[in-house]
Amino acid sequence: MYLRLREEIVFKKSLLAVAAASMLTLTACGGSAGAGAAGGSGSGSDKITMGFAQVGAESGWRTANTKSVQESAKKAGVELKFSDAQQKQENQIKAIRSYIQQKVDVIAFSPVVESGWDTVLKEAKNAKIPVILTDRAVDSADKSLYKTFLGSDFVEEGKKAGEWLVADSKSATDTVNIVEIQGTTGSAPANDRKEGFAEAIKSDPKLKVIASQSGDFTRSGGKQVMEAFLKNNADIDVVFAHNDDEGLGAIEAIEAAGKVPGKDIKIITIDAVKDGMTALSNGKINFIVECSPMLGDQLMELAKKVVAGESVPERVVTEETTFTQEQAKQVLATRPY
Ligand code: GYE
Repeated sequence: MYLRLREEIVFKKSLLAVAAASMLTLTACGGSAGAGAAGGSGSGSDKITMGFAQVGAESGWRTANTKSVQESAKKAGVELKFSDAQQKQENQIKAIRSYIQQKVDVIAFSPVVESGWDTVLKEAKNAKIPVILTDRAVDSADKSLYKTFLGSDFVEEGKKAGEWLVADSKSATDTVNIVEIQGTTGSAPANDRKEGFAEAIKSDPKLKVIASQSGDFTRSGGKQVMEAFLKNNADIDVVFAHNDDEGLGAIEAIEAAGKVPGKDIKIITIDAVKDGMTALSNGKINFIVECSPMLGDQLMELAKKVVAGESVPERVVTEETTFTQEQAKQVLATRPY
């Protein structure tokens, strides 16, 4: 957009200089810019329009992810139509349908749950609007319904959490009672993190998951579930929460029950957002597996390629690390989200 404006200004100057001759060229230039417009936005602009159907604003991770997408769109000159589905699949489907109607150039979305997307994805495909999955996967058998999937390997994240616990429990002689606070029921990160964790801990028969329930990836959900766990189980050694927010809610419940989080009950979470990392530095959480919400730049890059008809990899996996309490203390001050 800016580029075109500048071109036009330069053009007008040259127009003044060689008035009659450049008249023709100006018409030609305007024409070619119009013809170069990408996709079906119908605006006559060559700026890409992206419809982004976000899950909601359930966690610190999600807030950071939304900011990343919005800032990267601005930087990349992508016009962003943004919607927040408040963690409801029907709202996300509605948003996608409205993007199809508006003839955006590309649709990106983070599916709240894995199943139930085929119909609306087929509608996008029929309208020739490419779809990019970002952050979470769908379980559609037909891989032609989307161009690529950008996001973390959630099974790997669950494994890392479990492997830390296996190492940490090496010297324990008694059973280690674990309670699991799952993410949103039916979501890819909840399904996969549960699977990865279970796989890692099965090497040690002392490690037992005695209760597992969804806290919907929210702080209040984590608190409520932990309150119930504490009421029903006298002996809890470890909490595995599928995200930081649930872990932070669990901390509140543990403290309210007169116990010391991080000591009486160890806590493992996933995400590594600022509040989680602060609790890790303060010794209230014991270990965090990183899940990066900073997907914006890669998403815009993929979107441009997809709209230009270039091929993109089927899967783009985010690189991530893990944090102990000591490591959290070192990076906390410079953590960007
Ligand atoms: O871990 C959680 C958020 O899909 C990876 O969703 C994302 C998860 C993230 O609500 O905090």
